[in-house]
Amino acid sequence: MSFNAISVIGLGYIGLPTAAMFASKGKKVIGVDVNQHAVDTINSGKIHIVEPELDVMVKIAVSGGFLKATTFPEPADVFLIAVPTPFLPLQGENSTPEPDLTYIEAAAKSVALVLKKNDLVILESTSPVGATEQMSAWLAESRPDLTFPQVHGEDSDIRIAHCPERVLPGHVVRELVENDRVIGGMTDKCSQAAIDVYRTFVKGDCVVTNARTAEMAKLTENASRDVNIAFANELSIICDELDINVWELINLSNRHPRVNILQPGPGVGGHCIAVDPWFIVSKSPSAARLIRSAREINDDKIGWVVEKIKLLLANYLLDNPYKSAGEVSITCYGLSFKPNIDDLRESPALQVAIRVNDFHSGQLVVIEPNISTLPAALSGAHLADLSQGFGSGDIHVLLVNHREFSGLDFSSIKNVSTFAVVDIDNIKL
Ligand code: SAJ
Repeated sequence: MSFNAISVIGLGYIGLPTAAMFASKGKKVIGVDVNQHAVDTINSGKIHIVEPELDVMVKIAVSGGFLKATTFPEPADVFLIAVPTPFLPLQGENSTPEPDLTYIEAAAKSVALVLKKNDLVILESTSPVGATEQMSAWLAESRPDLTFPQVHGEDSDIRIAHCPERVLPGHVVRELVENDRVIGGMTDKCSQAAIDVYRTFVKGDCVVTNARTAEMAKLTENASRDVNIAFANELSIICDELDINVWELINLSNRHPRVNILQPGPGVGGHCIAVDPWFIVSKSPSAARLIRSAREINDDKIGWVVEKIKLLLANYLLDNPYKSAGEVSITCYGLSFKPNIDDLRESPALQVAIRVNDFHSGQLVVIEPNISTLPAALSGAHLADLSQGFGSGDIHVLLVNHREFSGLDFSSIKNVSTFAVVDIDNIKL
């Protein structure tokens, strides 16, 4: 299909780079977001999120007149929905987190107002299986004057596809272009139209499947990573019991040509890998046993790390009987959800620091080179520079392996414990 105007609904970590990418290829892009501050920021040629290279792209796109942002949808030929799919509030302590499709529903209903014959609607948001069909049903409900693929197949007025995003935060601009794309049209024509759209900038392969398989493919990618990290986290607990260095163990095992174990850490964070596997579990609760266990193992790792820190403190007090807990300082290295970013959302390291701050009566020092103020939940803790904080204090806990910590010689200080994803060639323990 040829198209002139594309509307991107949701101008967050995925929607905004995607909008800027289409604009950089000379397409007219209408970005839609309910957040007035985001809309104003983008229209002034600036960005409200942190992502390398994106600021320059948005500036050029806006000043060239290719990208504009608004809070209400306008007519276009293609609508690309990239809104969040969080969890619904948990129904009880052991209940399975269920996906919340409210944002997709709201986006579909607002797009419906301006939809016209021959338009294409693409759902990019990570979604449980069946969400694309559900979105199409919401559109059909709002626009009885148009026909949709679930009833009229290839002859429908509107085309619908699910094409999940798969880019890594921090590398979004490059990965948008280079990664292969899964194209899940509700019919072959829908898939073909979506391929034509992505070919505007995608250099990777555009691989066609149906919408349900495309939804499951995205969830599978993140669940696969979660399961692999859970294996590493479980190994780290076994190794702790057996007095074996897990980092060395994994390095050795990975020398086998068909073994590739990931790294243990304080848990799994971010908005994707810690969330998406639950979308599989909630659809197939009794079959998805490994996927559920992996989620639980990775979530439980946070509590395990906190218990280890309590043990370090207890041992420190046994070795230093003249000191009380209130006189012991604990230094945490790293707060973000993974190395070399400033993103604290869903961060296991932050959860560990908060719990330490809650139970510990002495000083908590945090060294996090990527932020300038501590979150409110860490009130009373002290944010220190690496140069001031390194080595000072009594107990040292490495939680995130930022590049700034590379080469530090922790072997020269006592009472160090690492729970970070560590490259042991870079850090001396
Ligand atoms: N982690 C470990 N051990 C490892 C690797 C990662 O504990 O060996 C932890 C990280 O510290 C972090 C979490 O896992 O807390 C997730 O980090 P990540 O780098 O694995 O992934 P994200 O969440 O930044 O991005 C993922 C990517 N998915 C896959 O690699 C399969 C990305 O391609 C997706 O587009 C993104 O999720 C998404 O939006 O779904």
